[in-house]
Amino acid sequence: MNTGFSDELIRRLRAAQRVVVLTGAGISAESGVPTFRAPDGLWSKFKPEELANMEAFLRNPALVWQWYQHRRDILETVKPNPGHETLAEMERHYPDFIIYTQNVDGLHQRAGSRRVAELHGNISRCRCTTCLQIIQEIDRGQDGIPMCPCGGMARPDVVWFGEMLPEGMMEQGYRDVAAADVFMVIGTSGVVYPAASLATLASRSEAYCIEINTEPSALSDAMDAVLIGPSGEVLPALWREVAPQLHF
Ligand code: BJW
Ligand code: ZN
Repeated sequence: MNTGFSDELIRRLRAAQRVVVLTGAGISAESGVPTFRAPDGLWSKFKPEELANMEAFLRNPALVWQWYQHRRDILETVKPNPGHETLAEMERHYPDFIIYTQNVDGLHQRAGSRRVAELHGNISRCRCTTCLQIIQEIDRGQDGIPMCPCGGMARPDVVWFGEMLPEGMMEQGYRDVAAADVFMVIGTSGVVYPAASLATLASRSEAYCIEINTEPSALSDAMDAVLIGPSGEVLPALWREVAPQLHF
């Protein structure tokens, strides 16, 4: 099958030992998880400033929890798609392979990926706004807001605007990117920092940079190869061409 992938792209993927992947909401779109910035996306009705920051939460915790509970409900009905599954398969072939994901949906892990750094946390976990601990057992308090046993209000354990990413994770990401042979950025608009800086750093490094997206993103101009199409189709097609020639 001639899929139109360039010789250089296939050669780089076959020769690579160290691969770093940055994913965003687009990789989960074919599983049925809405993205953020699409016209019918998660932010088509509410602006991020109304939902994804601490001030919004303190102003109206019930509204914010309603939104997160809605998204948690969606996640119970979906499963990983061939894009997630191909990345899990790739991890089994490369000596050094890691996914930095902006997604909070846990779908990479459910597909079998083992080295996954969750830059923006995980929606299935709760954290206490008072004692800051991860909460295992939650009580539904007033207005359905989960409460910590300490009496504090629980929040989703995700990273909102203006908040720091998990300690040390970006620094490790920068080190991994600096050592990578191939960098792939998949299904992200590339407008949220510092996550997107992994891609800008990669574009200035030795790594061959590949993007997969249904449309050009803020990062496309800096990439060596831009593959336009749904990641659940492009990734398996790409891997079918690369994999038979790998010798580890
Ligand atoms: C497909 C597809 C298919 C569709 N196949 N593709 C430097 C410059 C400017 C601003 C800043 C900066 N540094 C920091 C900032 C501020 C801010 C920021 O980035 N703002 C910009 C938006 C202007 N960043 C922060 O605040 C970060 N923290 C921070 O910097 O801390 C330091 C600090 C602390 C205190 C004071 C000052 C600094 C934190 C950012 C946290 C982002 N959190 C969210 C919410 C997480 C929780 C939740 O899920 O509710 O993370 S925002 C939201 O955007 C979410 C996502 O992970 C993130 C990225 O979105 P993503 O994944 O790219 O989704 P979309 O919808 O945008 O794109 C989907 C893409 O998929 C599209 O391109 C489609 O085409 C494509 N697609 N179907 C392939 N089938
Ligand atoms: Zn607590």
